[in-house]
Amino acid sequence: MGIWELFAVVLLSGSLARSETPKPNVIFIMADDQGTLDLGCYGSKDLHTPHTDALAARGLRFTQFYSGAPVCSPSRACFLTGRYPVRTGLLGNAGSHRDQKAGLPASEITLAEIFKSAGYATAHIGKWHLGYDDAMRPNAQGFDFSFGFMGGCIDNYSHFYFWSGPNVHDLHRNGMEIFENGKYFPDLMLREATQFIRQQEKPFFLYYALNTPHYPYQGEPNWLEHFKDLPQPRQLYAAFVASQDERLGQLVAAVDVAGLREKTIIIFQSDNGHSTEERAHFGGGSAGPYRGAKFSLFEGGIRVPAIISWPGHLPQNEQRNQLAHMADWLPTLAALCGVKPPDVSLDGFDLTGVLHAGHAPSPRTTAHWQSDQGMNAQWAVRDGDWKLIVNTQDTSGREKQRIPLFLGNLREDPSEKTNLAETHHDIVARLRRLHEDLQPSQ
Ligand SMILES: [Ca+2]
Repeated sequence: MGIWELFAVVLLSGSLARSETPKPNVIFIMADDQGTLDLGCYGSKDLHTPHTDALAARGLRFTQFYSGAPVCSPSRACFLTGRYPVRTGLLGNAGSHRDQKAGLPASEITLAEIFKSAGYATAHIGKWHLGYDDAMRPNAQGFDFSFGFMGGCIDNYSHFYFWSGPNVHDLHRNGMEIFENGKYFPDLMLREATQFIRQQEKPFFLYYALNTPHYPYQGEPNWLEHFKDLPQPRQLYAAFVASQDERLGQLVAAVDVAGLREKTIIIFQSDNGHSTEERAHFGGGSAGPYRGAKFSLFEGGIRVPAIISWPGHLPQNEQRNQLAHMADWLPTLAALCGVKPPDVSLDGFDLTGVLHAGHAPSPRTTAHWQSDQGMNAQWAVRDGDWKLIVNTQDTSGREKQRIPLFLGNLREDPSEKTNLAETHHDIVARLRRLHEDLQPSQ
């Protein structure tokens, strides 16, 4: 073989090696305010979620997966950065119109930025709620493509901010306001995602950020009719979850039709627990035996459904009981996709060992949450089975109750009924030190 033939062989084998490097697509479906047990595969008997259950059957379902925060923005920021809210500085919700400046600092490195650097196409479709300013919008945080709304919630037909004044119309494509009056937002998301998936010629990262089943509860008429005999407001919530589930099935079908199912990691997770706010008719979702709901650091506010499916590469129809946290997705996805994590302090752990083996110990033994500021500042630390919570609210019911200090043992008391803070001062002090170690130095 001559030198040029040898050179050609080396070149060819190099390109073959590169083409064999797994670069799976990633679709991350973030549900909004979906309760801890609000899926058939999590034991719900009255909801209709066959497509999300099928996703779990083709993958893994976690029983102890925690959100980054008990409210939307810091939790979503935690997913995109792999860092706790105390580190990103986004402790409460981001702005929903231009007068509100809070958001995820542009200096933070997001999953979209690291995927983009690795040659992926990146898209955000749905809710953003990580900053209304141009410098904090999806296109400035690593997304090639963005479609959806920038604030916290919208009416799904008019696409106006649904909370309080000012009455802002909030529908955008790549930073430009667009108008699709009267069209059901979940359908618009599905349309955009299907187009995006069809068009891709290179690996993609799609952040499919649902605004459902967050209020306003706007399930489709056929599902409202179907669930009309359930109690109020569960029937409204159930109809909205069923409408969401139907489209999740259509999204997965679009991946199948494109022939990409075994090349695509699909993750489903809720950003925080179910809402008991007035706009949510004081409930609708369920945390089952767990105490608390959205805004609370009791389990019902932060323990969320989490599913990962990658047929042909990860085990199927199995459960994982190991401790896991929203911050873990960044290092885990980086490992699964062969993408370099950012060179910053991360709070997440690579869970690939746990994904492959039900008995593998979790690399995570502790977890931290910190939320809100000033008088409302609340935080919690989990270390093994112990969990310390400072200044949280019990939001389980219509009347919110403030709890200044609570120490529980989740193995013996998963419903967090018994406060052991007065009898276990040493454990309170130990967990308090873990919290203090994470505070930014002054
Ligand atoms: Ca939320």
